Amino acid sequence: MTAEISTRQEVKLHSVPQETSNINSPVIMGMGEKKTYTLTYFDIRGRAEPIRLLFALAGVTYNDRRIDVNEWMEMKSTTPFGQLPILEISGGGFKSPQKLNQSHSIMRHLAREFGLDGRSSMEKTKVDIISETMRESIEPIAQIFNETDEGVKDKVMSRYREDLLPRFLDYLTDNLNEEWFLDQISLADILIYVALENMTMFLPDLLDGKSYWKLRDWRTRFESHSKIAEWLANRPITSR
Ligand SMILES: N[C@@H](CCC(=O)N[C@@H](CS)C(=O)NCC(=O)O)C(=O)O
Repeated sequence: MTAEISTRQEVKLHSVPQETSNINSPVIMGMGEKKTYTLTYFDIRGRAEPIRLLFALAGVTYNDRRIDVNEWMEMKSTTPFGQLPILEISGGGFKSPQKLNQSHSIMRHLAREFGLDGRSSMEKTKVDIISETMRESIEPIAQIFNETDEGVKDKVMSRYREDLLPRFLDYLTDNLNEEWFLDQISLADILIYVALENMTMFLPDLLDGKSYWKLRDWRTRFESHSKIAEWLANRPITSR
């Protein structure tokens, strides 16, 4: 799989056909027109990266459209809520293209479509719980990132290191199954991977502790999954 970046910063991911997209419970998507997906976001991982990882894991082709600030200023008023990311879906039996906003809703939608949201009702709820926990666990990271006062930054960071972080890592360790967070790879693994990736930008030794070997093994397993490894090796290199 290769990612091609044009001068307009559009990246097209060439991948396997959509018919193989539902990896956990394969469904032929031949009923109706084939769906075309365009994901619009800035040229960073940010809120779009879990969505890109879902496409990669499902092996579904999409247009990974990365825009700059000038393009954003021009298009902002045309978007549903004046924010990115946005996922546009054409075809698939819809009368007109669907424009979805809110990154977590987009993730849940695609995870449902691709069979990556858990098999049972309880598994689906577990994905939701992990999603909310991830959101909470990375909130202080955004605060640290945006804080200009070094003193305040240090205080937030040490509170984070001493309280929330160990609770969060213990929680993940306790909730890890044999291989994945559910019985099979899912959106939960993607969300956790991205959260840890963001955290390690500030705390490179995050998982070095003796008690986190299970999480280190899981991270290696996730990064070695053929579809994920392909995306990680070919995705555009960005600072965050
Ligand atoms: N809750 C929204 C937040 C979206 C958001 O804050 N997007 C930022 C980029 S990460 C944005 O669009 N910023 C540009 C702007 O507000 O003009 C989501 O998860 O999608």
